[in-house]
Amino acid sequence: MTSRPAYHFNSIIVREPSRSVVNGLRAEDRGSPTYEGVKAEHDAYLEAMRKAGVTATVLPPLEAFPDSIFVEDPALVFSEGAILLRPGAAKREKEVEEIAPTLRDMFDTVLDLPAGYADGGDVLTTPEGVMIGLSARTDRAGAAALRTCLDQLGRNSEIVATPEGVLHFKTDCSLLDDETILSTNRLARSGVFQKFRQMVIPEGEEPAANALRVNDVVFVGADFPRTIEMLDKAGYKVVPLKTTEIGKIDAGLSCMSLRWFSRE
Ligand code: CIR
Repeated sequence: MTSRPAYHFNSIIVREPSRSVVNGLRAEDRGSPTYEGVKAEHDAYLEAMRKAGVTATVLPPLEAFPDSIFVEDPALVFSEGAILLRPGAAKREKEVEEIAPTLRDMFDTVLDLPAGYADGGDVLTTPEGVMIGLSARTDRAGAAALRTCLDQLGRNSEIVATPEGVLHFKTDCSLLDDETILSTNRLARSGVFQKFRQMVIPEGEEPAANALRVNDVVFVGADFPRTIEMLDKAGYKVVPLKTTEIGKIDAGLSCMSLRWFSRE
């Protein structure tokens, strides 16, 4: 393990939204997002990430893959190397082939998940190790195979449960600093974060749990004022970002980038 904070990043990969993003997967229909709305949210996200100190590689839109803006799901990246995953939604499986060449260019070590299914949205990297949440997208075979890949990269990991009906493990939590997790009450109650200080999302603002710490900034969905106030009062440097449109297709802030610290 490295002694660098787990939220210290200097590199990210993002993908521009395609016009087809309006057809992105969703568990429940709350109306489709508009392309223009998603694009504006993505543009603001990218600008804020750059301001937080990262260099961005921006990939072109993929019309054939409406959810391909959510680059976090088909791969995992670390300073030590990348892992090409196997997304649990059939419609997203081929996004892996699309991002693979970029990762092979940028990383010396690129591993392939050998079995099962796993989405990056189910993977939380903490200083204590990598947490892999089982979900409708990440099965036991995929989680076990992922542990083997993480071993090869020198990362210890554990398999945990995601609350029933929640898309991804990280839909419900994020790392605020090396000791603190932001979590929904339903996930905190499951006891998976015993090793951490926990801050629990105010009731009714559950989607705010997918916040994102990048260097000295915590990005939080702008639609969640009570969470913003709670983090602000706790001394975090909070930057609200609009997620109203991407929220309609079950996405939050971590999904839109792959983040790592490049030693080069
Ligand atoms: C999906 O259902 O796959 C997309 N509509 C949302 C993916 C969100 N990704 C993430 O939380 N890592």
